[in-house]
Amino acid sequence: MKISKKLEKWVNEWAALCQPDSVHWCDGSETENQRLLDQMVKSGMAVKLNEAKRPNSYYFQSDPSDVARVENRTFICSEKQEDAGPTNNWMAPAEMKSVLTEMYRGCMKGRTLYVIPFSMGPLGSKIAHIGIQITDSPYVVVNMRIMTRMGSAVLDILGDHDFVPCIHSVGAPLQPGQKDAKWPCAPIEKKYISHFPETNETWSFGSGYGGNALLGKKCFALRIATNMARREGWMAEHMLITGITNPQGIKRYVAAAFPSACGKTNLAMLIPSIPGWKIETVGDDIAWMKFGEDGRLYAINPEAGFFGVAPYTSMETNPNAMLSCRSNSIFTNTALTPDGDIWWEGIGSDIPEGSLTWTNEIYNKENGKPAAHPNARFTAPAYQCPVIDKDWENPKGVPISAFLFGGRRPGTVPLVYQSFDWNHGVFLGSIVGSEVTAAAIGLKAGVRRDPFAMLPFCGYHMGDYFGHWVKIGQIAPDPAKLPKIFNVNWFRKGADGKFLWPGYGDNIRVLKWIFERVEGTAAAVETPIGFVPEKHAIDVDGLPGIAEKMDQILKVDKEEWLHECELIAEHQKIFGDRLPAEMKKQYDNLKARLEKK
Ligand code: SAT
Ligand code: MN
Repeated sequence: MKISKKLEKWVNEWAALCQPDSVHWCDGSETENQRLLDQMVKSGMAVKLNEAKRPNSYYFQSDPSDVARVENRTFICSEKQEDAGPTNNWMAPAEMKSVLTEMYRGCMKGRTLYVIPFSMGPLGSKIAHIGIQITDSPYVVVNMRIMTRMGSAVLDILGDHDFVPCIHSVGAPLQPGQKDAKWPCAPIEKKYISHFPETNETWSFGSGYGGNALLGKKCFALRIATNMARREGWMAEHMLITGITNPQGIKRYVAAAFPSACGKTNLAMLIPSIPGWKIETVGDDIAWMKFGEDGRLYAINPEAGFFGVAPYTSMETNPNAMLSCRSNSIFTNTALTPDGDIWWEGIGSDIPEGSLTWTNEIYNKENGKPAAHPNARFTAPAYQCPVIDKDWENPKGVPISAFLFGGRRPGTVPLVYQSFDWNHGVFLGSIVGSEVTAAAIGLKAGVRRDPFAMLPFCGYHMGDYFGHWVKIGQIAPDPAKLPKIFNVNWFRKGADGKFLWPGYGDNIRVLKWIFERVEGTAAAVETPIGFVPEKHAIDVDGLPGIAEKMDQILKVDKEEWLHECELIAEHQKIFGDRLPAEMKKQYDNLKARLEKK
């Protein structure tokens, strides 16, 4: 393993502060992985699943308080508060560092400090970046091994170049002789997920879960990377990447951003319902993009695995996700069946008698508690996805022809529409949102805006981020080669409260229209909000009852959109004088088009 002096010094300084019992440099090997897993099984943290049913796979139950990202404990510590913007929590970097330094002091007592060298993106790609995570969680190590390219090969490439430093501790030191918890972590008020955008650092404390602890994912690949991308003129986006091939064998790639619970992973691996069309997956969560020499925008998936929501994933809804986690996977907070396999709500079969819930109790249908936590996850290697794209590890990335935005909108928003141009497309991204009902705890009923699906992930002022998108349009080497921008809405409902569009595999019909718009062959009508498919331009062959509903599915209602404008105006106010003039202009133009007789 090639360890530079700089890296060694940095690790030694952190070890001196955190005071672990030992330091282990992860080489990423199978032997190392197996040793960590065996050790976690032995300590009671992990359960090895039935080898015949789920080969080389492991099961974990988190602490009940440590089940998801903690947005109210997530901080962007820019030098100036106004640079974090109105949608992020902020603390001054010096203050955060002094608070956390005291928390890190001795925090790894009784534990091992693991050093994880990892690459976000294919090793050696010009779009990829290297990070080093320090952690005291073996669970994090085995997950990072699936989610990133991890181990000695990364250090060989790094040499003595700069890396993105990621510090993590579960924040639960052990006294001599103290028995470890099954899932060590700190109480909520001691959890800190902090980012220092000016110095590219992430310091995370107190949580062992998902995006709080696997720092390559949201912390580095989005919150830090958005800052790097802004400085360096590229894009770090919360987008899936997928390849669409038509029956003639022509292939185009699209990248798509949706707020949570809109079926992003399902779309990334969709099985088309119309013959001759093919979907292949490059990524299901994050896209890093740079202009290539030919002037097109190229995307890589910085990750190497899927950290997917398990509940309601099934052989019906997403067979490719199910097949991706059929082996060599990690399951967290699902239920555990008596024969040593996993189960979750919506998996497509009844829960076997005697299964254990994610809180380790025998499942009891009567008490109304779900067996799997709603945010239960599978961690699965991307290469196991049956429809993984042949270029998913191409260091050059794949050329993007279209961007899709969308949310859950029961009203107002048609199935699909295309922006008039780049800046109008940026406007569509800036107003993405899902409608929430009063039942969703803690949220006001109405449209919850989640611009570009980046609300919790943009590492600087969201208004400036809109401006960065505008700037990408300006610095594009050839504006004609910029991706075309679309908004989709699978979730429009009819008067009966039922979804008008079947969704899932039939979403290929919408992708087909988008594909053909990119090729310049599909028909559209110009409306005040953008180009909407001409009624017969969406292929509904073999879809009973849909042709009659097409008017409703594609409808652009002036009154509804004038009301939408009021909501957009309110939303735009949040960004104050950092709202780019181009976005205000897009709003004015939309309103003027709607008001025109
Ligand atoms: O916990 S993660 O951030 O990895 C997943 C999510 O909440 O989006
Ligand atoms: Mn995500």
